Amino acid sequence: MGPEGKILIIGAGKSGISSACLLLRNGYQAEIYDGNEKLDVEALRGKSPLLKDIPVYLGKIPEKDMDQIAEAVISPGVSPEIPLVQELEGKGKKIIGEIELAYHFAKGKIIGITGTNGKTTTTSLVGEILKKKYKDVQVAGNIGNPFTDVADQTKEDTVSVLELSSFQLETVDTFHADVSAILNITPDHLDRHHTMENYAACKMRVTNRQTKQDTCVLNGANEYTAEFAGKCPAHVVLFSSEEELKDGYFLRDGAILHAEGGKEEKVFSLTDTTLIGTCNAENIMAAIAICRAMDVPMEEIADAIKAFRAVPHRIEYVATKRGVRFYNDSKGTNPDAAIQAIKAMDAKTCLIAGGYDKEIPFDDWIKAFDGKVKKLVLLGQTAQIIADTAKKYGFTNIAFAGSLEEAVKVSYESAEPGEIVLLSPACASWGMFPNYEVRGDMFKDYVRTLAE
Ligand code: UMA
Repeated sequence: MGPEGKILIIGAGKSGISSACLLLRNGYQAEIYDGNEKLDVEALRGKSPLLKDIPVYLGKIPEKDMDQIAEAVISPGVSPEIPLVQELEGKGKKIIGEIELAYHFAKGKIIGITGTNGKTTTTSLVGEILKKKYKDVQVAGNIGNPFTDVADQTKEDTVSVLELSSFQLETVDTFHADVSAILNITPDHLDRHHTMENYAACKMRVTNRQTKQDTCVLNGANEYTAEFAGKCPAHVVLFSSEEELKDGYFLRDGAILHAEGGKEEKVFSLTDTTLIGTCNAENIMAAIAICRAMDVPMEEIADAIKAFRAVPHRIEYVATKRGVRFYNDSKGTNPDAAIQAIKAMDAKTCLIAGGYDKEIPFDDWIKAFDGKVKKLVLLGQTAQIIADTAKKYGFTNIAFAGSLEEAVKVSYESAEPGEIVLLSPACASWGMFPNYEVRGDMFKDYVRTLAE
């Protein structure tokens, strides 16, 4: 990458804006493309003084301008398969992703955390733990603030803790994490990656350029990550919530233990954390393994875990109205995440679900209802597909809602005191909402305005 040519940023979302600003403040020439022809260009240019004169293309790029492009940076939500990217590649232009761009500017240590579920909790927790030992810790990536926002401010003593999605990892090249983790791999984003094998391969790219000098933390209880342990280029540390490992982290009698060289050591009692459920025990084991690889003493790790509270939108308690408890799990954007939320409920539940179609089967999720879900209130693109799958398994107490507000009202009317209303959609929010945060915040607002 050189400052001489024009760099085209594809996608004018958070990553695109941050990538453009990073390039411009470092003396590069940047321009932005977005497929949405209705995008408000003035609003976009108003997001930073750096962007005030940036060329913006919407929908199409004139042929003469295409030839001026030296390379392109694609945002995570942009598939490398779209015609524009294919055309640029055909013209021999280099295409990199937003994480790869940030990495060019990054100094210090890098921790890359991926997995289908648990990424945000583990990344936040690791960030909190590392702050006990390191002065400059930057938490960034899929978690919501792009790595390109902070990369050029990092120094040799910075630790960047990155939540990385399969979309972001698909386009890494020289990116090299000192410590990586793959928490689990279950079906998600199959509309983009087409097969589980492709999706898993993207996740495994978090170990890109790692060697045995680096560490990779893997889930020994997940079929994809357990199998990868034998092929991983880094030194592997395993954790498992299902099996007592001879080497690695595991659960026994409500505690986390570590075994190595024939010795076992109890490292953390799960009664010392407010994070509930097996999924969180796995996140904690991964966080401990990552932070020990970063030389943080176990006592400091334990103190930080004790002080840590659940991240918003993940099995988040909202309010109790007329004896009905409301939980917001808007971050349950795939069936496996939504299964964890149902498991964590301790009473009959009216479940609000449905959203963007990622072409993932809903069978395992419906099977996990297990008598606990009493009513399903569906909305969004997948509503009918979910209803059809539910009926296949004999679940028929289903209502359709035209909006999230209506779904909240219908669920509230159906729930008895002592029961639960849970928003855990098993689908992405796209199409109806800009992101899962907006969906979760709207849910919380609707709940708060319900009459007692
Ligand atoms: N766009 C195009 N062409 C396309 C697709 C999109 O022009 O083919 C444009 C859209 O019109 C829009 C822009 O691209 O203007 C959106 O870019 P984006 O989808 O990459 O979204 P960002 O705002 O840059 O947010 C991204 C991540 N979004 C996705 O991966 C979809 C955010 O993760 C992340 O927090 C942010 O970068 C900062 O790193 C969100 C997410 O849903 C939370 N991630 C998925 C998940 O967790 O399951 C992967």
